[in-house]
Amino acid sequence: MLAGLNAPRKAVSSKWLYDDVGSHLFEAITELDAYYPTRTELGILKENVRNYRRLPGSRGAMVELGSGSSRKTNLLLSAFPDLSVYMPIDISENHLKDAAERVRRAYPSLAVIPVAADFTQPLGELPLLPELPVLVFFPGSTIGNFEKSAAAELLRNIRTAIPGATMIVGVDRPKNREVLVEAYDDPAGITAAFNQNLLQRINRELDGDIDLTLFAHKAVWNEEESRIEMHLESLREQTISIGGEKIAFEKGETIHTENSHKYSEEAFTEIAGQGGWRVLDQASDKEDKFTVYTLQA
Ligand code: AVJ
Repeated sequence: MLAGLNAPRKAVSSKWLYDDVGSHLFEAITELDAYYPTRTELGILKENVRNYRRLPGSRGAMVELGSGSSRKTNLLLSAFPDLSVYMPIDISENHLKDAAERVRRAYPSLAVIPVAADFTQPLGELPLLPELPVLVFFPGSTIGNFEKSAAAELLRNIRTAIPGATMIVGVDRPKNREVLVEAYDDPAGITAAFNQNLLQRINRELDGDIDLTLFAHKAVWNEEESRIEMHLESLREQTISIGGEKIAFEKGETIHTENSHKYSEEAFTEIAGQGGWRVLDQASDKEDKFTVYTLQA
């Protein structure tokens, strides 16, 4: 993280946003009126759950990347009565444990195998029953956090770790700038708190001295890259200290904290292809805000 703060354009990987506090704040974001992706994706999943039931993995193992919204997970788990294994993979260990516990209680006959891992790294050998067909569930447009080449590499890593799998992946689409900016800079300030939690983490975990009132949350639509960028903007010239190391900021200089790419059908189909997956099916809401793809390795 420090290397990114010493670079000429200050940036950190968005995975630092997702500690326990960050994961809870993100869950609060998914309930906001302004944040359309969660409810839109949930609606698409509901509309198409009959198709998902036909996938062989629905009678085998479901691997969920980023154990995000329990409402989406529950929708699929209750539609898949013959599923035998549920394996959530998440970077936030406590969040993962809570989610696994909730699923165990609600579906006592399901084998729940939580895996605390950073799925942006090669997944290695997953503790899977090899004879089961696998359905990978990758919702929330988390794939949008990655640059195109990294997204393709991530999909390739999943294909390598789980050969022959089918994947249901949610992808947010480009749309009107005002709608996008409002979704990432909500009036209640929850997204701002989510972004600023990064500074709190630096203070807590890396012995930083950052004054949170001197950094403002910013959401910017970068049309050229087709992505929303989150930044923390220094409100004045200042020097912060992290574990004794000094880092200087100009007034208006930012830390780039997250990208949320919005992919068209063409763009996403290309990425999927580069990652070794072909599009079996796709479904969108009526307003074409969001698309859920079914991919085959
Ligand atoms: C969890 C990466 C899908 O990009 O929409 C929401 C994260 N950041 N509001 C997204 C997020 C600010 C979210 N993902």
